[in-house]
Amino acid sequence: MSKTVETQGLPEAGFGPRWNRRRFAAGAALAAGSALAGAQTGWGLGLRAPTVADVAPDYTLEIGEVEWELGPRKKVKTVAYNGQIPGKLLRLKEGTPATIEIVNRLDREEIVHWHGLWIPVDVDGSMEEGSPMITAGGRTLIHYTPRPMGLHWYHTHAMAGRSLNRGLFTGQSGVLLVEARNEPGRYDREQFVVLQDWEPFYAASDDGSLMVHYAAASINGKMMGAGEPVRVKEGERLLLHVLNASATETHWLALGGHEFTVMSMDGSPVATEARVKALRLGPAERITAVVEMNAPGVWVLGEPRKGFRKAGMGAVVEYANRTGKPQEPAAPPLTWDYRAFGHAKPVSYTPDATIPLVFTSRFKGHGALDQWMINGKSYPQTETPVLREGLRHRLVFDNRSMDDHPVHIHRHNFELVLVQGARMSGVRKDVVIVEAGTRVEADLVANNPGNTLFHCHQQDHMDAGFMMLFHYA
Ligand SMILES: [Cu+2]
Repeated sequence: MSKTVETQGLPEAGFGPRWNRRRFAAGAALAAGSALAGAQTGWGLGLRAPTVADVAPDYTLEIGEVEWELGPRKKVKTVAYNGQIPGKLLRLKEGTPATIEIVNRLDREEIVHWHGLWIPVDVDGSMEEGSPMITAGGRTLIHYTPRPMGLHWYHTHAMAGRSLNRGLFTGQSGVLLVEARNEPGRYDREQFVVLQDWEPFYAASDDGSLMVHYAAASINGKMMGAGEPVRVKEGERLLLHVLNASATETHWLALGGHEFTVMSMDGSPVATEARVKALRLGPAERITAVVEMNAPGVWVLGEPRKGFRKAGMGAVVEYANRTGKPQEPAAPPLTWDYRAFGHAKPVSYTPDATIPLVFTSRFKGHGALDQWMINGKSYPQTETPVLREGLRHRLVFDNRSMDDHPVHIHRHNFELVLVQGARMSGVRKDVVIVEAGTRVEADLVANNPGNTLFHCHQQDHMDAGFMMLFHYA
């Protein structure tokens, strides 16, 4: 079978002409060491910096305001990269140095985080770790060597606080695919799927505290029916790269008449490629899955929960020469168990250190946001656990609250070793949902020295104290 690799529905930028790379190499050779050091740390306008002629970036991200059409009768005013939602697809090669130019057209500081990459603190994009902010109206060049391979993403790491127009409530997110040097490519078509929620508002939950809800939702920046259909042919293997870019919502994804074979999570290949009827992704989680296109028709790929689908979280998948009303997915059982993708046998190591992390909340009154704590303290008062390079640290996530939390570690990943009371191995992630009232244990090998931020990826939780900084000894 001839292989056609296409990306549909998601604006794609090329990797940049080859001469860019040569010009970069030449520029780097000409530039003094100080210019290279500058490229590591970034600078604002007016500071000494190599010119664009010296270092041609592989990509440019321009942060600016946009009025984005989610659908025929729905526009949102937000902030995005290069005026598009999601941001352009970045493809980098594992181990090949890359240069990214970031231009901030806003009148406030911003910062771009490279979620899933094992890169140094100065380019990671987290002010808590010490990465520099990009000044209002400023420009920065960052330079890093992307690793590991897999499906990652880039997004703002600015706080939102009480505002629902900042941070991840905006359109500041995009997919970053780090390609392996030799990709086997056992698929015929590649499709990126970015889930997002829009028009956030606060509403009181049953217990009186405020929660974020949304009036609209999209896949690849478009509401159900407003985007181009995904066009497939019978017999194809469709590779789906799914990212949940929602600021706060966990989402499910189903495709009527089809199942998913999960290949990797958070960019990391899973030990067991299990088949499931629906995918679950907490905020910031990624799944790469293969779908065998063996049920000709016109189908909806979307949230199996009606409320979210009605809000717009769906896209049409259309087989060649098939027409008609898209068939919605039947409601599959919404159960998820990370253990299905690993080995039932425990890891063969004993950890060198154990770090207990207890998650709790404090009710701050009716009409207020809860405060979040790790080991009884809210950021920036939280403890600063020490990591020792080369050692295996067992993180014990003990969620004693009534919410699920998608917790994320920067600049590293961890292997799940205990979920729902059972030992396991073979699933490596950088975000894991710790369900309400449960414990997850995950082993982190300290292999990337520098400040390392740990936080809940729900914007409203991280801004209300659910953050902690790890240090290296
Ligand atoms: Cu949380």
